Amino acid sequence: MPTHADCLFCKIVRGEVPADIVRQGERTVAFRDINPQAPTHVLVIPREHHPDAGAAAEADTGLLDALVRDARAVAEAEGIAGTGYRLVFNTGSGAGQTVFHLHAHLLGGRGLEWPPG
Ligand code: D5M
Repeated sequence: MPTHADCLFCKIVRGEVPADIVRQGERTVAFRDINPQAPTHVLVIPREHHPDAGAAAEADTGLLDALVRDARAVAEAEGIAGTGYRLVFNTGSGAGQTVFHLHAHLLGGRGLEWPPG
């Protein structure tokens, strides 16, 4: 399983950096974003290291399925699956990606505008 010694989110997966973990999945870990942008703002990440969603899709067919399925499970547990939620993959620094370990932002619990900023 690819893992990177210096990657912040790999360290969270390994338990070396503390996080407010809300779900441990077989292939994913979900934890609250340190800088929440909505009442529910959870990051759902694969246990294995991939820099972004496109790279993960190339390397491991099925991983994104697990990520989206586990994000839905978190949304259900948070009570926002019925009203609606947003999954965001910032991809590349120009799109605001700052941590280069694939993560889905799960946002909900308030009205979400479109287009996003
Ligand atoms: O999103 C990266 C997100 O990761 C950003 O919203 C902050 C969050 N973050 C950074 N460090 C931590 C820790 N230690 N715990 C929880 N959340 C964290 P991006 O799409 O790359 O901009």
